Amino acid sequence: MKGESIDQSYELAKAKYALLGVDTDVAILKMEEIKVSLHCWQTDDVGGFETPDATLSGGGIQATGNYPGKATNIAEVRQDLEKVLSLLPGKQRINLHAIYGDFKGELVDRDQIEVKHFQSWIDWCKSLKIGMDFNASCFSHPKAADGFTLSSKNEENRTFWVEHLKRCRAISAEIGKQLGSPCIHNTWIPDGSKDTPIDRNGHRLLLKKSLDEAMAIHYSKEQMKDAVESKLFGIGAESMTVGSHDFYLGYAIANQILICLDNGHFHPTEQVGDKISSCLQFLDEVLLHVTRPVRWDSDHVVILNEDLQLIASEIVRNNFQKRVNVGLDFFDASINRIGAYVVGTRATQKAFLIALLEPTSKLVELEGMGRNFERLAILEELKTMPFGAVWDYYCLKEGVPVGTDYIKVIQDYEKEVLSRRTLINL
Ligand code: RNT
Ligand code: ZN
Repeated sequence: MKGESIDQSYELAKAKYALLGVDTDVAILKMEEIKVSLHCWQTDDVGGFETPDATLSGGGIQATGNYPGKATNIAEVRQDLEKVLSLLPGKQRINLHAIYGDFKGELVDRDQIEVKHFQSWIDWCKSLKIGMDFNASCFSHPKAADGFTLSSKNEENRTFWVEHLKRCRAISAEIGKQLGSPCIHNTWIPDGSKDTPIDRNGHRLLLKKSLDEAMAIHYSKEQMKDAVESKLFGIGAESMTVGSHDFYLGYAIANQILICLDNGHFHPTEQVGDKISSCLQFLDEVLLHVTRPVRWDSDHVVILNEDLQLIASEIVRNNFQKRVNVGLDFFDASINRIGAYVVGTRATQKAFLIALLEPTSKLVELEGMGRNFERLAILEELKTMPFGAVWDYYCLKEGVPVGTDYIKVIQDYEKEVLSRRTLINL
């Protein structure tokens, strides 16, 4: 698209939004506050690099599809992430799972990982001037094969995972220290039961004990912040999830750590957007895993839908930008993975820009006066306002492809990099 026509469309859009009392320039400026944490695992279907042929297993997380071109080593993951970063407006962070360590061909078990295995990632983030988040990987491992990790009744397994978590937290603190930006460490475990269990309480007692043990060391909030991620169910864990929302919200509040809300982890009619202002009455911060569940926690590529919009709008309406950490969590292996990444991240960013283009104070005022027809009418009219012109202008200003222009860039990358990668790796 031509820069000139983007400018013209923007001026028209600006005038239209101004009639509603919205300043589009201010909205664009405020996009700076929205930093999205890019989940490294979209590049390789949550495989990681502990062993050359590592595949995802455990707890009902599943990447489906076998589209060619997936990253098969750290250099390729970084190459892909750099490509993704070059196609996104605004600021991002990188979110790494422990299984993506730089193990240099050595077999390092999860209770043995150290900062040195992540130093090259820290250096890479430093060179890109971006922050980094981190995750313990409590799945795809023989000691998680029976479906239990931190809540395992097998003491050897339980202490193994406690040690893993301890080490991940220490690594996170070092990441935050070196990068000068707090690293959010998220704990998600697959623990649950396929069929009706008897001893739900026993496993929850153990999970609490394990978390207490693993989180006994306190790190400064400047270095790292803990988050715990709840879940409703997983495939193979339909009847009970140990780390349920009740469990983790209680744990987060009791210990003043972050709750991680993944919008694939609730009943389908529940909305994470509605949970944010509840959690933030009792917690300083929350972490989001933005995803798109289709019938189950399927982790489809995020698109601009009502669920996502409510999440972004609730954050912006309440000025929660500093208290809500936005992470992504989807992995689609059935289409070009870089394309999936860019579409999903841009959709998330679009939702925030739309939220910033809302005349919120006017709507609050109408609501306060009981003028709910007027509130409804404005909300409906907002849906057909020229948001696209503002988004395009924002992308132009940020020096990234406008509109559909990124499709060609990704096609070229597929031709030149991804397709060759598959041939070499066959
Ligand atoms: C699984 C959780 C978890 C994982 C990642 C890989 O249901 O959503 O966040 O997807 O940690
Ligand atoms: Zn998640």
